[in-house]
Amino acid sequence: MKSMLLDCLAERVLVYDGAMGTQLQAAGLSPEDFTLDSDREWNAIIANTAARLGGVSLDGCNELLCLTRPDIVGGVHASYLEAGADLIETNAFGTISYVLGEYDIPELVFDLAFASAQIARQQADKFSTSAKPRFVVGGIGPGTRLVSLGQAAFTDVESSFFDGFRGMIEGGADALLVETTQDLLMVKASIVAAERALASCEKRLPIFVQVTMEQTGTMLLGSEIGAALNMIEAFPSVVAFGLNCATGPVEMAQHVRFLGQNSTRPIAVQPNAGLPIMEKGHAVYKLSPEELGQHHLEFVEKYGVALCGGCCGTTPAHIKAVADAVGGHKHTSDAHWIKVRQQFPGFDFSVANPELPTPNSLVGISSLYQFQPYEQDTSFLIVGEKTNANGSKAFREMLAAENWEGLTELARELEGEGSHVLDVCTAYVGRNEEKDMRTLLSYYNRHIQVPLMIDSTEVNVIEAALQTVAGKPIVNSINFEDGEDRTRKVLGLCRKYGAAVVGLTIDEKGMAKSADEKFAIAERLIARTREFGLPDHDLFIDCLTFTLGSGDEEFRASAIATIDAIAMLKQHYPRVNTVLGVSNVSFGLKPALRQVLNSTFLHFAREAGLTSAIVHASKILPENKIEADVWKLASDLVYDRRVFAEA
Ligand code: THG
Repeated sequence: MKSMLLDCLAERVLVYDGAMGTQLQAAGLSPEDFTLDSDREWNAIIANTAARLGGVSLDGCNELLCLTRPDIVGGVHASYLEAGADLIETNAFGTISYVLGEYDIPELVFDLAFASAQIARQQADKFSTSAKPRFVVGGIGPGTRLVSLGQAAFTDVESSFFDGFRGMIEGGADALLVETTQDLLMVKASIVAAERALASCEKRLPIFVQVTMEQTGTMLLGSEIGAALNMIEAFPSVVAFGLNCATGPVEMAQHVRFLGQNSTRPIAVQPNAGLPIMEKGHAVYKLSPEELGQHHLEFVEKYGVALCGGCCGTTPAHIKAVADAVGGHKHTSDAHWIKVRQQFPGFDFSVANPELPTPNSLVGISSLYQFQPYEQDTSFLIVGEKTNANGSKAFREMLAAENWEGLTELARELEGEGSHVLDVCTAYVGRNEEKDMRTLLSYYNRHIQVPLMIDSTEVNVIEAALQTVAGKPIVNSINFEDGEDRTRKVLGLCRKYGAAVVGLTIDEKGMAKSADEKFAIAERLIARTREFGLPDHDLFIDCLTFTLGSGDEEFRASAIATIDAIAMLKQHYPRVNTVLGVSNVSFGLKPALRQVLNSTFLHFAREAGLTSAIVHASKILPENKIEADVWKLASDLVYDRRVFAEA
């Protein structure tokens, strides 16, 4: 994706505009300005709405001004462009079906977005010179509903943003933005929508995302900045990520520092003009233009911020001060920009290079709340196994009883035991796996802090799950049992919704037995995930093992093959992760022996380089907690060392 906007962004600091709403209010609008005149020449959709409204004023619906008073909206854009803004944002904050629905005009999403982009385009073109081109950012706000709280369906939000972004693209926007966001699941829906809108218009424009960090230090629902960044970075099409609204630059500084240290995307910051102070029932903002300019200068110099602007309470005077302080500054070669350039060689933002190391970025997954690194100090990535209809009687019974609170409590216990991730499977004969997954994950999304592993082989179940959890989950799993078809479908979903993936060493011939066979299928999995643009660290190869509990001659060397394959992968693909369902190794044995054998097998697999495992965390014992002779016995079983009785 090449564009003039990205060329400018790659080179120098760009200045955004400031607040729109307060500028509109200052224009002294009357109720007539919010009235769709049915005598004017509209397209069929707008004419229909105008006739239906019959001259009723939709007082306060600022988006409508794009149709009724484009002169005033254009005038606000012009004032910011005069102040020195490189980018102006469309007047379309509430262009979402259920927000416009409050004014009884949900059908106008596309047309209002289209009009808002056209107005901004006209002004930007008027001010553009070859030395200082001006750009239109088609921005939509978060709306009034939280998907994670079930106030709106993922698919409804996605479809409204699709219409809105299509309007922006056709109206001439240079980039798409979702801003002031409070819920990462809503952010996910809007990114999916932006990508779909771009595909349907056959355009490639950069996507920008801005979240709102409240005074509490997290997003409204409790998401830490690391969770937000990690989820965003799973979408290569998101070209800039940052913050706007809620607080001033002082309160934002800690998050901007975090982004400077960790983000592989250019950083955008649009603070309010300080924290609001209530005066006579109105919020007023006291940060002066010069102060805002100085804060941005610090952000640019210290943290490599690329896009500087303002939110509530900022005026053209603020933006002039920002432009004077940072406009045109060349990016330094600090750690942040080195990372951005590594991630996007030549600033071709359409290709995230899967083979590139990402040394300092957030390598890991996330929930709605927190980031979870793949690499755990002094441990492995522990995936709790008990939230599984096949793996736990307690889970199965509560699922059958639809005891969602109990199922949530069970997950909380696993968290308490130290699981870093929970493997969730709702496949249960006689029940609707997709519906159960949706319901259960809507609970886990809200109430469980750690990220999730979605355990299903059904494409529809996986997609439902990906639409229900915020953050970046792991999909468990793909394999080549039925060839390429389903695997490609699932990898497409991982790309679309931003997820990591588990790949099993199974192909058309069945489950691989020897280490060489396992390694060969692993290489095929790696090739396929790279083809879909997933970075190596987001693939977890599962080298699978048969149970040693059957005593079958055929499977006695099974654990050795698994361990050897893990070692081969570690050597040849050090960035690819590995995982095992450890308890499988001891199916059919007595509980006490299972615990010892699982612990021993995990010990040797980790020595070979295993990076994560699906286990019952509290049942894993370290070597020093197992009696030496028992340890030896279990080790002999794992390594198939047998002493035959002398004849
Ligand atoms: N690889 C991957 N995913 C997997 C597996 C794997 N997912 C499922 C499974 N295997 C891992 N999970 C479990 C969960 C529970 C048990 C085994 C594996 C288990 N449960 C007890 C039993 O069946 O005896 C029941 C305990 C109870 O009822 O409380 O052993 O290999 N990628």
